[in-house]
Amino acid sequence: MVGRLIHAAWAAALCFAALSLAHPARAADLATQCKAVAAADFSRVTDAPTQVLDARVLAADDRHPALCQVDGYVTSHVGFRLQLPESWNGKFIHIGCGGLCGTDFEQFDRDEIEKIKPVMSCNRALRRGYACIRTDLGHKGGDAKWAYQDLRAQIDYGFRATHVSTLAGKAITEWYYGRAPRLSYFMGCSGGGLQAMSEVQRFPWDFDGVIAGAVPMHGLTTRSTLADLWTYTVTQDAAGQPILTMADIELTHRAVVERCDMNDGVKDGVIGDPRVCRFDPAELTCGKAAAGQCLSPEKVAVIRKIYSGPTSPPAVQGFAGQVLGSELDWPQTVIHGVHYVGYATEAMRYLFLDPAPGPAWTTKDFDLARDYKRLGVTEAIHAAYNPDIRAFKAGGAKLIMYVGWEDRGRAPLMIDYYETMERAMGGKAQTEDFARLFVLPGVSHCFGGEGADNVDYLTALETWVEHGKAPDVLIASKMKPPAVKGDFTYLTRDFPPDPAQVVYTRPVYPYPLQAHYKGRGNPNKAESFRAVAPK
Ligand SMILES: [Ca+2]
Repeated sequence: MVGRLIHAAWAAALCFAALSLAHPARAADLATQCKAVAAADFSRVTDAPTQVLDARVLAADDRHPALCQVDGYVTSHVGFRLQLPESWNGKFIHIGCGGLCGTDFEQFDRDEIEKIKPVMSCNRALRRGYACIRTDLGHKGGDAKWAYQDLRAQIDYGFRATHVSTLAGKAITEWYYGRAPRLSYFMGCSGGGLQAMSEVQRFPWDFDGVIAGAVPMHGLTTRSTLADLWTYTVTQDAAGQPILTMADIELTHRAVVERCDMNDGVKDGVIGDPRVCRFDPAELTCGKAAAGQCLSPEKVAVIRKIYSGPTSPPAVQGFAGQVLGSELDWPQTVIHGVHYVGYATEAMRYLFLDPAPGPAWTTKDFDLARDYKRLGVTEAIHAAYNPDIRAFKAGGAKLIMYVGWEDRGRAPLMIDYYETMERAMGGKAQTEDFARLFVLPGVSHCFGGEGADNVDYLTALETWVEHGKAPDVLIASKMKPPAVKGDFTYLTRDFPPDPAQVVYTRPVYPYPLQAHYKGRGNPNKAESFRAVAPK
């Protein structure tokens, strides 16, 4: 700790020495102005009485420019961190959180966390000159005990914290630079995608443009949690041990990819459209398939259940099965269930039911056929499934949604929302002029997976909002595997990515269009693909 402080101080001194040579007045301004924020009164921000707790200068480093970092809260418990770069582009961005949030910003902003959760980092936006804010959604820690019999905390988490921290962030930004942001954006994935859609539906005037990735449309702790708990319970044996092994899952995945890899016209280990893929795990039953490369009938039955999703209750919207090709995303629920179910258990005990059952609840108490009818209160707070977003459109704002096909069952639910919204908005033409969905083949939850996951969503949104050019295509880059497994820092670097690190590029077209290899040209280059309508 001491060593790091000394290092930081030394780096800061060096940096200020360099700055003071180039811009002696600016360096002094940054420090003075930043200090002044801490003493300023933000208690009268409309609907968001705000207290600044700390404001400090961070010297430029290889991740972010020189900036003033403001920590504070909006009444009564909504924590935020706002970072104000020395050289401002005049714009404001809110970067979404993830999971149950409760971000400890000090911990998060260390390298290790940014590697794992790159979509929750401000650094890429800061390097573009944005003033960037994040909120903890009203509580500390990634558990759910903060929600126990506390409706205020649940409402903050569900939708209020994102809104009021945005109000506070805009007010402080205006005070700091002497003018209001000329444009405001939101960008988030997973829980951050839920924040994004909640803003679009509940506070459509907050942002000029929104990027919503991998959205759990019914709320992070509602139907998706029930569906995952169901998957967990049907994939464990009577002794509570996983029925499937990693080898079983990998075997199934290889067979699925082998079957359907070519439905995008190119053999690249990625399925273009899993919906037209036909595969029955019974084909891998021992006796039919080679010894050592086969599954017992019990395992085949379990895998069928994972693909089908809960069939009882029948036809309850929001309980999609897992998509063909998503197998490598299963282990967190199916094999490492203890960790994952810890999260779901926490939500069931403290957040999901009203009144919450508390610490006595265990997975043995779970009954999907009964519990799916008990979601009303929490979904009123957490869901972001309202397809009527006319107010958002009327304000001139733009929306980019994205999801990966390998993100277990999320893509079908986002597609369902997009198509429902399209009908509510009056049709395709009335929708695609302000909202578009991109479904990425082979991509896992927000990023990762076997497909191309590195996409410059923010430039696409800027181009749409600021220059009126809608994203007819996004270019996704498949990056070389990181030297250390699980290091996703390539997703926080600037665009375009270093060509030496790119394995191949692919176009991603607005849903429902898909990329298909032209049959000639370098299959590693996006220009060798064209848009086709789904079969
Ligand atoms: Ca393929």
